[in-house]
Amino acid sequence: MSNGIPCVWMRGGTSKGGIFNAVDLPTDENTRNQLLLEIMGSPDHRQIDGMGGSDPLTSKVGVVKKSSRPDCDIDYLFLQVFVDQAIVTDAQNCGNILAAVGPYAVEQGLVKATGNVTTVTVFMENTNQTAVLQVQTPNGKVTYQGDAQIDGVPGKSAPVTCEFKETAGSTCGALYPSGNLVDSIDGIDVTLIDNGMPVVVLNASDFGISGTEPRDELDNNVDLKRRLESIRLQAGPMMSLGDVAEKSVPKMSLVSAATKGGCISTRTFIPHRCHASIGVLGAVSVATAAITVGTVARRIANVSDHAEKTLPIEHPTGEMTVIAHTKGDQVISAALLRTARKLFEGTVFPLEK
Ligand code: NQM
Repeated sequence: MSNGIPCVWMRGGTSKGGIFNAVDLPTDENTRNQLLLEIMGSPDHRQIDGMGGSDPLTSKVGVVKKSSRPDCDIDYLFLQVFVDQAIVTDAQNCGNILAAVGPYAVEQGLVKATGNVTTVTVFMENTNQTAVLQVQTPNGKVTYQGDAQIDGVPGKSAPVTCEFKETAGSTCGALYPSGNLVDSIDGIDVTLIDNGMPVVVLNASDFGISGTEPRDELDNNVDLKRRLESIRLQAGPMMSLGDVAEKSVPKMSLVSAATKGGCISTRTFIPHRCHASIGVLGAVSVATAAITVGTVARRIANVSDHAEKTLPIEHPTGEMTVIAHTKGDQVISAALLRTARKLFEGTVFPLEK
Protein backbone atom coordinates (compact mmCIF):
# COMPACT_ATOMS: atom_id res chain seq x y z
CA MET A 1 0.00 0.00 0.00
CA SER A 2 1.42 3.40 -1.01
CA ASN A 3 1.84 6.17 1.51
CA GLY A 4 -1.24 8.25 2.05
CA ILE A 5 -1.55 11.98 2.65
CA PRO A 6 -2.95 13.59 5.81
CA CYS A 7 -6.08 15.62 5.16
CA VAL A 8 -9.23 16.93 6.78
CA TRP A 9 -12.53 16.78 4.90
CA MET A 10 -14.73 19.76 5.75
CA ARG A 11 -17.91 21.54 4.84
CA GLY A 12 -17.25 25.24 4.36
CA GLY A 13 -20.47 27.20 3.90
CA THR A 14 -22.44 25.42 1.17
CA SER A 15 -19.39 23.64 -0.26
CA LYS A 16 -17.34 20.65 0.79
CA GLY A 17 -13.78 19.53 0.14
CA GLY A 18 -10.40 18.35 1.30
CA ILE A 19 -8.19 20.68 3.35
CA PHE A 20 -4.46 19.96 3.19
CA ASN A 21 -1.44 21.37 4.93
CA ALA A 22 0.80 22.64 2.10
CA VAL A 23 3.77 20.72 3.54
CA ASP A 24 1.96 17.43 2.84
CA LEU A 25 1.48 18.07 -0.89
CA PRO A 26 4.09 17.93 -3.69
CA THR A 27 5.57 21.32 -4.53
CA ASP A 28 5.56 20.58 -8.27
CA GLU A 29 2.22 21.87 -9.57
CA ASN A 30 1.61 19.15 -12.17
CA THR A 31 2.42 16.36 -9.71
CA ARG A 32 0.15 17.97 -7.12
CA ASN A 33 -2.71 18.39 -9.58
CA GLN A 34 -2.46 14.78 -10.77
CA LEU A 35 -2.57 13.65 -7.15
CA LEU A 36 -5.65 15.77 -6.42
CA LEU A 37 -7.43 14.39 -9.51
CA GLU A 38 -6.77 10.87 -8.21
CA ILE A 39 -7.93 11.77 -4.71
CA MET A 40 -11.19 13.26 -6.02
CA GLY A 41 -11.76 10.49 -8.59
CA SER A 42 -11.68 12.87 -11.59
CA PRO A 43 -12.31 12.83 -14.48
CA ASP A 44 -15.51 10.85 -13.99
CA HIS A 45 -18.97 12.34 -13.66
CA ARG A 46 -19.64 10.03 -10.67
CA GLN A 47 -16.15 10.41 -9.15
CA ILE A 48 -16.71 6.84 -8.05
CA ASP A 49 -13.02 6.09 -7.47
CA GLY A 50 -12.41 9.10 -5.26
CA MET A 51 -13.62 11.44 -2.54
CA GLY A 52 -15.43 13.98 -4.76
CA GLY A 53 -19.19 14.23 -4.56
CA SER A 54 -19.99 14.43 -8.32
CA ASP A 55 -20.68 18.14 -8.10
CA PRO A 56 -18.34 21.13 -8.53
CA LEU A 57 -19.45 22.24 -5.05
CA THR A 58 -18.10 19.06 -3.47
CA SER A 59 -14.95 18.72 -5.56
CA LYS A 60 -12.90 21.45 -3.88
CA VAL A 61 -9.53 21.69 -2.20
CA GLY A 62 -8.01 24.17 0.26
CA VAL A 63 -4.23 24.22 0.74
CA VAL A 64 -3.15 25.99 3.91
CA LYS A 65 0.15 27.08 5.42
CA LYS A 66 1.35 29.41 8.13
CA SER A 67 1.81 32.84 6.55
CA SER A 68 5.17 34.54 6.39
CA ARG A 69 3.38 37.87 5.92
CA PRO A 70 3.45 40.06 9.04
CA ASP A 71 -0.23 41.03 8.69
CA CYS A 72 -1.65 37.52 8.00
CA ASP A 73 -1.92 34.30 10.00
CA ILE A 74 -2.27 31.79 7.17
CA ASP A 75 -1.98 31.54 3.39
CA TYR A 76 -4.87 29.78 1.67
CA LEU A 77 -4.79 28.49 -1.90
CA PHE A 78 -8.08 27.30 -3.36
CA LEU A 79 -8.11 24.65 -6.09
CA GLN A 80 -11.19 23.65 -8.07
CA VAL A 81 -10.97 20.04 -9.21
CA PHE A 82 -13.24 19.58 -12.21
CA VAL A 83 -15.58 16.59 -11.95
CA ASP A 84 -15.60 15.22 -15.49
CA GLN A 85 -12.46 16.79 -16.94
CA ALA A 86 -8.84 16.33 -15.88
CA ILE A 87 -8.53 19.97 -14.82
CA VAL A 88 -7.40 21.48 -11.51
CA THR A 89 -7.54 25.26 -11.55
CA ASP A 90 -6.40 28.04 -9.25
CA ALA A 91 -8.04 30.63 -11.53
CA GLN A 92 -10.75 31.28 -8.94
CA ASN A 93 -11.03 31.87 -5.22
CA CYS A 94 -13.70 30.29 -2.98
CA GLY A 95 -15.29 32.10 -0.06
CA ASN A 96 -17.14 29.00 1.11
CA ILE A 97 -14.07 26.79 1.58
CA LEU A 98 -12.48 29.90 3.14
CA ALA A 99 -14.91 29.50 6.06
CA ALA A 100 -13.49 26.00 6.68
CA VAL A 101 -9.80 26.94 6.63
CA GLY A 102 -10.21 29.25 9.66
CA PRO A 103 -11.21 26.51 12.14
CA TYR A 104 -8.83 24.09 10.37
CA ALA A 105 -5.88 26.42 10.98
CA VAL A 106 -6.70 26.74 14.68
CA GLU A 107 -7.24 22.99 15.14
CA GLN A 108 -4.02 22.15 13.31
CA GLY A 109 -2.03 24.56 15.50
CA LEU A 110 -1.21 26.97 12.65
CA VAL A 111 -3.02 29.74 14.55
CA LYS A 112 -3.20 30.05 18.33
CA ALA A 113 -6.70 30.37 19.81
CA THR A 114 -7.19 33.65 21.63
CA GLY A 115 -10.13 33.48 24.01
CA ASN A 116 -13.69 32.63 23.02
CA VAL A 117 -13.41 34.03 19.53
CA THR A 118 -10.23 33.85 17.46
CA THR A 119 -9.55 36.22 14.60
CA VAL A 120 -7.85 34.49 11.68
CA THR A 121 -6.45 36.76 8.98
CA VAL A 122 -6.15 34.86 5.73
CA PHE A 123 -4.00 35.73 2.75
CA MET A 124 -5.94 34.38 -0.25
CA GLU A 125 -3.23 33.30 -2.66
CA ASN A 126 -5.55 33.02 -5.66
CA THR A 127 -6.25 36.75 -5.66
CA ASN A 128 -3.48 38.21 -3.43
CA GLN A 129 -6.08 39.62 -1.06
CA THR A 130 -6.94 39.20 2.60
CA ALA A 131 -10.02 38.08 4.47
CA VAL A 132 -10.64 38.30 8.19
CA LEU A 133 -12.50 35.41 9.85
CA GLN A 134 -13.97 35.19 13.35
CA VAL A 135 -13.81 31.58 14.56
CA GLN A 136 -15.65 30.38 17.66
CA THR A 137 -13.08 29.03 20.17
CA PRO A 138 -14.75 28.80 23.60
CA ASN A 139 -12.12 28.05 26.25
CA GLY A 140 -9.47 28.12 23.54
CA LYS A 141 -10.89 25.20 21.52
CA VAL A 142 -12.65 25.27 18.16
CA THR A 143 -16.34 24.44 18.29
CA TYR A 144 -18.56 23.68 15.32
CA GLN A 145 -21.69 23.79 17.46
CA GLY A 146 -23.81 26.91 17.53
CA ASP A 147 -27.00 28.66 16.57
CA ALA A 148 -26.07 30.08 13.19
CA GLN A 149 -28.09 28.95 10.19
CA ILE A 150 -27.28 29.49 6.53
CA ASP A 151 -29.58 28.66 3.64
CA GLY A 152 -28.53 25.56 1.72
CA VAL A 153 -27.26 23.74 4.85
CA PRO A 154 -29.62 21.86 7.20
CA GLY A 155 -29.41 22.53 10.93
CA LYS A 156 -27.41 25.02 12.95
CA SER A 157 -23.69 25.45 13.56
CA ALA A 158 -21.15 27.85 15.01
CA PRO A 159 -20.89 31.07 12.99
CA VAL A 160 -17.77 31.89 11.01
CA THR A 161 -17.98 35.51 9.93
CA CYS A 162 -15.95 36.47 6.87
CA GLU A 163 -14.97 40.04 6.06
CA PHE A 164 -13.45 41.07 2.75
CA LYS A 165 -11.78 44.40 2.01
CA GLU A 166 -10.53 45.77 -1.29
CA THR A 167 -11.61 42.84 -3.42
CA ALA A 168 -12.27 44.97 -6.51
CA GLY A 169 -10.52 43.60 -9.58
CA SER A 170 -9.32 40.50 -7.71
CA THR A 171 -8.61 38.50 -10.86
CA CYS A 172 -9.47 40.87 -13.71
CA GLY A 173 -7.48 43.88 -12.49
CA ALA A 174 -10.50 46.22 -12.39
CA LEU A 175 -13.97 46.18 -10.88
CA TYR A 176 -15.50 46.68 -14.33
CA PRO A 177 -12.75 45.13 -16.47
CA SER A 178 -14.22 46.11 -19.85
CA GLY A 179 -14.38 49.74 -18.68
CA ASN A 180 -18.17 49.75 -19.13
CA LEU A 181 -21.10 49.20 -16.79
CA VAL A 182 -22.98 47.47 -19.60
CA ASP A 183 -21.70 45.64 -22.68
CA SER A 184 -23.61 43.82 -25.36
CA ILE A 185 -22.65 40.22 -26.23
CA ASP A 186 -24.73 38.17 -28.68
CA GLY A 187 -27.29 41.01 -28.49
CA ILE A 188 -27.72 40.62 -24.70
CA ASP A 189 -26.93 43.38 -22.18
CA VAL A 190 -24.34 42.15 -19.68
CA THR A 191 -22.43 43.65 -16.75
CA LEU A 192 -18.90 42.29 -16.45
CA ILE A 193 -17.77 42.69 -12.84
CA ASP A 194 -15.09 41.41 -10.47
CA ASN A 195 -15.44 42.27 -6.80
CA GLY A 196 -13.73 39.14 -5.50
CA MET A 197 -15.08 36.84 -8.23
CA PRO A 198 -15.34 37.49 -11.97
CA VAL A 199 -19.06 37.40 -12.81
CA VAL A 200 -21.14 38.11 -15.90
CA VAL A 201 -24.46 39.53 -14.72
CA LEU A 202 -27.35 38.96 -17.13
CA ASN A 203 -31.05 39.60 -16.99
CA ALA A 204 -32.92 36.25 -16.80
CA SER A 205 -35.84 37.65 -18.79
CA ASP A 206 -33.53 38.18 -21.80
CA PHE A 207 -33.36 34.38 -22.01
CA GLY A 208 -37.12 33.85 -21.80
CA ILE A 209 -36.96 32.48 -18.23
CA SER A 210 -38.27 33.91 -14.96
CA GLY A 211 -34.97 33.45 -13.10
CA THR A 212 -36.67 31.67 -10.21
CA GLU A 213 -36.63 28.16 -11.73
CA PRO A 214 -35.17 25.30 -9.67
CA ARG A 215 -31.53 24.31 -10.21
CA ASP A 216 -32.31 21.01 -11.98
CA GLU A 217 -34.68 22.64 -14.45
CA LEU A 218 -32.00 25.14 -15.49
CA ASP A 219 -29.32 22.43 -15.61
CA ASN A 220 -31.50 20.56 -18.12
CA ASN A 221 -32.06 23.63 -20.29
CA VAL A 222 -29.56 22.81 -23.05
CA ASP A 223 -30.38 25.86 -25.16
CA LEU A 224 -29.89 28.24 -22.21
CA LYS A 225 -26.54 26.64 -21.37
CA ARG A 226 -25.38 26.89 -24.97
CA ARG A 227 -26.26 30.59 -25.10
CA LEU A 228 -24.58 31.29 -21.75
CA GLU A 229 -21.38 29.51 -22.81
CA SER A 230 -21.21 31.51 -26.05
CA ILE A 231 -21.45 34.75 -24.03
CA ARG A 232 -18.95 33.48 -21.42
CA LEU A 233 -16.29 32.61 -24.00
CA GLN A 234 -16.57 36.13 -25.46
CA ALA A 235 -16.64 37.75 -22.00
CA GLY A 236 -13.36 36.05 -20.95
CA PRO A 237 -10.99 38.22 -23.07
CA MET A 238 -13.12 41.34 -22.35
CA MET A 239 -12.52 40.65 -18.62
CA SER A 240 -8.74 40.18 -19.13
CA LEU A 241 -9.16 36.48 -18.35
CA GLY A 242 -8.03 35.30 -21.79
CA ASP A 243 -9.38 32.04 -23.15
CA VAL A 244 -11.77 30.74 -20.47
CA ALA A 245 -12.77 27.51 -22.22
CA GLU A 246 -10.98 25.49 -19.51
CA LYS A 247 -11.46 27.94 -16.63
CA SER A 248 -14.16 28.00 -13.97
CA VAL A 249 -14.46 31.79 -14.31
CA PRO A 250 -16.28 33.96 -15.12
CA LYS A 251 -19.44 32.76 -13.37
CA MET A 252 -22.72 33.49 -15.16
CA SER A 253 -25.34 35.05 -12.87
CA LEU A 254 -28.88 35.38 -14.22
CA VAL A 255 -30.68 38.02 -12.19
CA SER A 256 -34.35 38.84 -11.74
CA ALA A 257 -36.40 40.91 -9.29
CA ALA A 258 -36.34 39.53 -5.75
CA THR A 259 -39.46 37.53 -4.84
CA LYS A 260 -38.87 37.08 -1.10
CA GLY A 261 -38.16 40.65 0.00
CA GLY A 262 -34.43 40.49 -0.79
CA CYS A 263 -32.21 42.70 -2.91
CA ILE A 264 -32.18 40.62 -6.08
CA SER A 265 -32.78 37.03 -7.18
CA THR A 266 -30.02 34.94 -8.80
CA ARG A 267 -29.44 31.70 -10.66
CA THR A 268 -25.68 31.29 -11.17
CA PHE A 269 -23.86 28.93 -13.52
CA ILE A 270 -20.37 28.07 -12.17
CA PRO A 271 -19.95 27.95 -15.12
CA HIS A 272 -21.51 24.77 -16.55
CA ARG A 273 -23.75 23.69 -13.67
CA CYS A 274 -26.29 25.83 -11.91
CA HIS A 275 -25.14 26.60 -8.34
CA ALA A 276 -27.35 25.15 -5.58
CA SER A 277 -27.12 28.59 -3.92
CA ILE A 278 -24.45 31.17 -4.87
CA GLY A 279 -20.73 31.48 -4.12
CA VAL A 280 -19.66 33.88 -1.37
CA LEU A 281 -17.48 36.16 -3.48
CA GLY A 282 -19.89 35.61 -6.36
CA ALA A 283 -22.59 37.12 -4.12
CA VAL A 284 -20.31 40.04 -3.24
CA SER A 285 -19.81 40.76 -6.95
CA VAL A 286 -23.55 40.53 -7.71
CA ALA A 287 -24.36 42.73 -4.67
CA THR A 288 -21.84 45.31 -5.88
CA ALA A 289 -23.43 45.33 -9.33
CA ALA A 290 -26.85 45.71 -7.66
CA ILE A 291 -25.65 48.85 -5.85
CA THR A 292 -24.10 50.53 -8.88
CA VAL A 293 -26.38 52.77 -10.91
CA GLY A 294 -26.16 51.87 -14.60
CA THR A 295 -25.58 48.11 -14.32
CA VAL A 296 -27.89 45.35 -15.54
CA ALA A 297 -28.48 44.35 -11.90
CA ARG A 298 -29.32 47.81 -10.60
CA ARG A 299 -32.25 48.08 -13.03
CA ILE A 300 -34.17 45.51 -10.97
CA ALA A 301 -32.53 45.59 -7.51
CA ASN A 302 -33.90 46.80 -4.16
CA VAL A 303 -31.15 48.84 -2.51
CA SER A 304 -31.34 51.20 0.47
CA ASP A 305 -29.66 54.63 0.60
CA HIS A 306 -27.73 53.79 3.80
CA ALA A 307 -23.93 53.60 3.74
CA GLU A 308 -24.16 50.19 5.44
CA LYS A 309 -26.37 48.10 3.19
CA THR A 310 -27.95 44.75 4.01
CA LEU A 311 -28.28 42.94 0.68
CA PRO A 312 -30.03 39.55 0.75
CA ILE A 313 -29.05 37.85 -2.52
CA GLU A 314 -31.80 35.32 -3.26
CA HIS A 315 -30.75 31.98 -4.77
CA PRO A 316 -32.27 28.51 -5.44
CA THR A 317 -32.19 27.40 -1.78
CA GLY A 318 -32.86 30.69 0.04
CA GLU A 319 -30.71 33.77 0.35
CA MET A 320 -27.20 34.90 1.26
CA THR A 321 -26.98 38.26 2.97
CA VAL A 322 -24.07 40.52 2.07
CA ILE A 323 -23.46 43.40 4.50
CA ALA A 324 -21.75 46.03 2.39
CA HIS A 325 -20.08 49.19 3.70
CA THR A 326 -20.28 51.67 0.89
CA LYS A 327 -19.15 55.13 -0.11
CA GLY A 328 -21.43 56.25 -2.92
CA ASP A 329 -21.49 53.36 -5.38
CA GLN A 330 -18.21 51.97 -4.03
CA VAL A 331 -18.14 48.92 -1.76
CA ILE A 332 -15.43 49.49 0.86
CA SER A 333 -15.87 46.14 2.61
CA ALA A 334 -18.28 43.22 2.58
CA ALA A 335 -19.10 40.80 5.38
CA LEU A 336 -20.99 37.50 5.31
CA LEU A 337 -22.05 34.85 7.75
CA ARG A 338 -20.92 31.30 7.02
CA THR A 339 -20.67 28.12 9.06
CA ALA A 340 -18.32 25.15 8.75
CA ARG A 341 -17.98 21.61 10.04
CA LYS A 342 -15.15 19.13 10.30
CA LEU A 343 -16.36 15.85 8.78
CA PHE A 344 -13.31 13.62 8.68
CA GLU A 345 -9.66 13.69 9.60
CA GLY A 346 -7.24 11.03 8.43
CA THR A 347 -5.21 9.78 5.52
CA VAL A 348 -6.29 9.85 1.91
CA PHE A 349 -4.75 7.51 -0.67
CA PRO A 350 -3.95 8.39 -4.27
CA LEU A 351 -3.63 5.59 -6.86
CA GLU A 352 -0.86 3.06 -6.21
CA LYS A 353 1.91 3.34 -8.79
O1 NQM B 1 -17.80 32.70 -4.92
C1 NQM B 1 -18.69 28.18 -6.12
C2 NQM B 1 -18.90 28.07 -3.75
C3 NQM B 1 -18.31 28.68 -4.95
C4 NQM B 1 -17.33 29.75 -4.85
C5 NQM B 1 -18.29 28.66 -7.39
C6 NQM B 1 -17.46 30.69 -3.73
C7 NQM B 1 -17.26 32.13 -3.94
O2 NQM B 1 -20.09 28.13 -3.55
O3 NQM B 1 -16.59 32.75 -3.11
O4 NQM B 1 -17.73 30.34 -2.59
O5 NQM B 1 -18.65 29.81 -7.69
O6 NQM B 1 -17.68 27.92 -8.13
O7 NQM B 1 -18.15 27.45 -2.97
